[in-house]
Amino acid sequence: MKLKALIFDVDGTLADTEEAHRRAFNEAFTAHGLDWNWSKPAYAQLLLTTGGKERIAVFLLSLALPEAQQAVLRSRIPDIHATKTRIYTQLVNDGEVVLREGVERLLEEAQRAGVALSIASTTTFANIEALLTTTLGAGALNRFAAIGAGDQVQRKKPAPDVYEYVLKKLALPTAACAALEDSANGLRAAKAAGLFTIVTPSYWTRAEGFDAADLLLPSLGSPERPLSHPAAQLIRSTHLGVREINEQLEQREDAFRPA
Ligand code: XBP
Ligand code: MG
Repeated sequence: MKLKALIFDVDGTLADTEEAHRRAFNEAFTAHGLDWNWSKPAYAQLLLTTGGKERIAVFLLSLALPEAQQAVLRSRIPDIHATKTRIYTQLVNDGEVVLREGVERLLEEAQRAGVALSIASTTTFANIEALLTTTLGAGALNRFAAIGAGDQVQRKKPAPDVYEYVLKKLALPTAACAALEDSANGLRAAKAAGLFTIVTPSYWTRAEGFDAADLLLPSLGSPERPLSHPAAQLIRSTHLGVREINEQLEQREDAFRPA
């Protein structure tokens, strides 16, 4: 079935954002008088928990504080996370985060080909708005037919909820859509929603498992900076575009067609 929509994950897929998130978490902790500081190795572990508020809660549990102290700190998580989001969006607006290789090209190519654009992310909507408008310009949000973010769904990735929410809004056959992800949690969510899933691991997720990925590439590549990676032979091209995704979808359909 021909490609009709792309569903992009945000953090790690559209842009390598997690270092900016890590900085924002640490600055928010300081602003709230907490002596917590997430090192890069600690954050890499904490990233296995999706959602910033959930991530703080998991970290808090690891401190094994007396229950009364934990309860007070737990009640402060929404405020701490709101401060973190304010700091993060400022970092993004200051240009601290850029789109990954090939992302802007694929977005433009898809729109020219009449392929709908959408987003399925665990991050907060304000973060998505800041990233898209800073990197793609003021009207960027309008280019997306559907945006699923953060607390809009009951269960965050690896649950499929945010992908199912976006698929419902798109009102397109799942087989005509492709998901783009960077993490094992995101891959699990997209596959649980029945989607063809392309994975381009980020710095933070490169050691995770991606056996279930339909296509695993180091990045989307570009004609200027071609993919020099065995997987490039899979797509018979030096970068991933709409043509290459269509070929993959057709190959997958052929593979499942009864003999
Ligand atoms: C990655 C996440 C988010 C971000 C932090 O989302 O798990 O929690 O790390 O953003 P994605 P928040 O699904 O886009 O990879 O603090 O707003 O949650
Ligand atoms: Mg991600």
